[in-house]
Amino acid sequence: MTDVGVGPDDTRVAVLEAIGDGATGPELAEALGVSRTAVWNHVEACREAGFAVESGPDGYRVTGVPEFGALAVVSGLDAPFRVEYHDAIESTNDLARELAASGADDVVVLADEQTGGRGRRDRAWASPSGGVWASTVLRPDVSPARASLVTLAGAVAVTRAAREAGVDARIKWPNDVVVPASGDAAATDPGVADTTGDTDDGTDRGGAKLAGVLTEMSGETGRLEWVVLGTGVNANVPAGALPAGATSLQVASGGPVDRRRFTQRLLEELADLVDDLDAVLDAWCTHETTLGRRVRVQTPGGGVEGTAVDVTPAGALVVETGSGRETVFAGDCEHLRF
Ligand code: BT5
Repeated sequence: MTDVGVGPDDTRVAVLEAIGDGATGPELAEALGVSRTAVWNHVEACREAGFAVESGPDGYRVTGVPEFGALAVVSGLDAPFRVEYHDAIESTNDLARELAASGADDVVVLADEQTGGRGRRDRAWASPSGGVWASTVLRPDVSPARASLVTLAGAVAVTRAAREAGVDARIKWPNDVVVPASGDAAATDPGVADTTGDTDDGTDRGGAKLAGVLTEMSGETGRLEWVVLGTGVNANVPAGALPAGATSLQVASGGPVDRRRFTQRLLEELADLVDDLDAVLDAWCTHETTLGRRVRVQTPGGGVEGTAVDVTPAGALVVETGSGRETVFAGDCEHLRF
C-alpha cells in the first residue's frame, strides 16, 4: 500500500519522544541507536517541521510545538494512525477515498482549510482556515448492517474531545454535534452571524452546529472493505467566518483551543471506539440530545414527525407518530419546539 504522511514509526517522532524533558546528543544517539551526526540531522528535520528545539549545555530541549500539522499531531498521539496534512485541499474525504481504494488503512487526511468540503447528499460544507477537517480511513471488522456504528463513533469522538476542550457539545441524531444555545457566548452578540441554531418556524436545530460527520464506504455483499470517516469540526473558526446556525470551539469556549491536542484526543477516542463498536451506542446515548423530543425527520421517502423515543442497536431512530412507531435509518432531523 501507499506509505503516506507521518506515522508512529517516523524517526522524528522517536527523536521528539527521546528528547522528552531534555537529552544530550550522546544520550539521544544511544537511545535511537544512531550516530551523533544522524541525531543532529533528525533534530534539524524536527525544526524544519516547525518544532523549536534548543540545544544548550545540558543537551536538547523542545521549547515549542507547532500549532497543527502531521508531525505535531502524531508526536504524542496514543493511536495507530498515520497523518497526511494539507494547509488547503479540496476535500479530505476525496483524498482519503483514493488512499482507501489503493489499500491504505489507519490513515488520516487532515487539513486546515477545504476549498470543496462536502456534507451529506452533496451539500456544501464550509471549511475555512482554522478548522479540524479530517478524514480517517478505517477497515473495521463489522458487517455493513452495523457500519452506521462507525458514523456514530465519529460523533461520539468529536463530542468527547470538544467536551474536554470545555465546550458543552451534544449529539443530535444521527451525527450532528451541536452546542445548546445557552452555552453559546456569541449567541447574543449582534455583530456576528446567528450562532444559536434557532429558526423562526418552530424548530431549533437542536442547538448551533459545531461539527458534522460524513461517512463513505465500499464493500461487497456482506463484507465491508473500507470506511472513510469524515469529521468536520469548526475549531478555531471565528464567528464571522461561520455559516448561520453554526458555532465553533473558539466561539463556544471564548477563545482559541489547542487544535493539536483537540485532534489528538479526537483520534484517540476514535481508535478506542472503533476497536469496541459494541460500546458505541451506550456512549452515543450518554451525549445525545434528541431522545424524548418532538422531531421532524426528512427521509428520502418523505417526512416523519413525532416524538423520538429510542434508537435501535444499529443507530436508527424510533419515532412515535400519531399512527404508531416508525424506524428511521437515515435523514435530516429537526427538533421541534412545539
Ligand atoms: C454534515 O453534512 O454535517 C457532514 C459534514 C462533514 C464535513 C467533513 S470535513 C472533513 C470531510 N471532508 C469533507 O469534504 N467532508 C467531511 P450535512 O448533515 O449534510 O450538513 C450540511 C449542512 O450543514 C449544510 O447544508 C449547511 O446547512 C450546514 N453547514 C455547512 N457548513 C457548516 C459548518 N462549517 N458548520 C456548521 N454547519 C455547516
